[in-house]
Amino acid sequence: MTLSFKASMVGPSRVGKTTLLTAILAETETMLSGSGIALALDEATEMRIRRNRRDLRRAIEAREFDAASLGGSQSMFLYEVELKAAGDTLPGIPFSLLDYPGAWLDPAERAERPEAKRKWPECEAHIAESLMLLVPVEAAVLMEAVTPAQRGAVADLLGFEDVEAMARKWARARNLPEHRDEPAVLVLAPLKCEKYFDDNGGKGREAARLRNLVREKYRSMIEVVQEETPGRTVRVVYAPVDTYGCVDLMEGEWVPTDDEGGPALDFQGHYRFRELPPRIRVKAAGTVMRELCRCVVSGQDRAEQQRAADARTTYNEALERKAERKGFWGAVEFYLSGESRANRNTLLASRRSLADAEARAKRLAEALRRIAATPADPRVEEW
Ligand SMILES: Nc1nc2c(ncn2[C@@H]2O[C@H](COP(=O)(O)OP(=O)(O)OP(=O)(O)O)[C@@H](O)[C@H]2O)c(=O)[nH]1
Ligand SMILES: [Mg+2]
Repeated sequence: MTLSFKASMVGPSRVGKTTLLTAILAETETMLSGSGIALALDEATEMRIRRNRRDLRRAIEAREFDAASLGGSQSMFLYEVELKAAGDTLPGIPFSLLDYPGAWLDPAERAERPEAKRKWPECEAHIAESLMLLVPVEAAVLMEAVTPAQRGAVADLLGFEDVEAMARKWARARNLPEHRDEPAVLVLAPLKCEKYFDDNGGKGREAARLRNLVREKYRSMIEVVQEETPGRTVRVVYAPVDTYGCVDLMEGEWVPTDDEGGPALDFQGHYRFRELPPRIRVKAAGTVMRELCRCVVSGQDRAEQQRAADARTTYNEALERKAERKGFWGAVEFYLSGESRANRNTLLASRRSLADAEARAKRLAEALRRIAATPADPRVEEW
């Protein structure tokens, strides 16, 4: 597994994972604009993002919102992005964010798909190594369920069973000795929630009701995470995101289906663009990068303290500890320690370029801290 800072999503099919990732990267670019630091995408990621954006643009230009216009993901995909100073030839700070078809979360679905069977262990390994577990929530399903039958269908539609099972696995991994002192953050991100807010061009007044419903329905998942991580903290962040921001839910339709477990209900939201021509107004998606950067910065601070402590121990002890650093700590060491970057810089010929490289490393570290310190969107809460 490559040395990078990892995050994973866990949410059922069609909840909006891929759209969310595209929004996260777009907002990160906005946060970085004018800083001399850019988001560098690897080739495959760049192609994928371009495709996602093209699909989104097409959906917007159609002027009539089609909830099915974006084809679902067909396979797993790792979005590999790097925070990088302009002109820097050394590696920047790499993040890898996992996306996969939500249907794969369901063991019964996996069993029927050879691709899923083959790739799922890789997904699980990435999830187990992730600093962040991002849980997208289909807000409309929670908010529009009124009758007992509709309310009864919510748990299935939001995939509670499978989401909770993955959250448990993630939390267990956080409690393993090699991960126990790493930062960890669980982000609950309601999506398709434009209708309930009045802070992004809408007139909704139901932010509080949404918050309370998410709190109530995801309480048991949060408890599972806490039970599995005794004696360490997992930060829990509530972040309702607009990935479109320019649509309103007009009507929610509850459609009877026949599941193998008997009759059930499916939810189909009918959305309409608020304005013509529609303009995408992403909101609060920057929270994700901000939280990831927070993790890295707090890891970096800890590593600095450790280095200071190491300086007081014997050379051999310090060397041994350094050799042990893998995963998150290995990545902090490799990408952020001044010493490690300076070593690699000695390959650079002149003193002049050494000074340049140091200045770029400093800018990079500053950018990381700046993102981590960006004020949270007023919608966002720490739970
Ligand atoms: N109104 C609204 N629609 C959204 C939002 N996010 C996603 N959608 C729509 O939801 C549908 C599913 O989005 P995707 O991002 O493809 O969902 P996914 O979770 O990646 O789905 P799978 O890949 O099948 O797991 C798309 O048609 C989007 O247009 C949102 O914030 N608001
Ligand atoms: Mg997808």
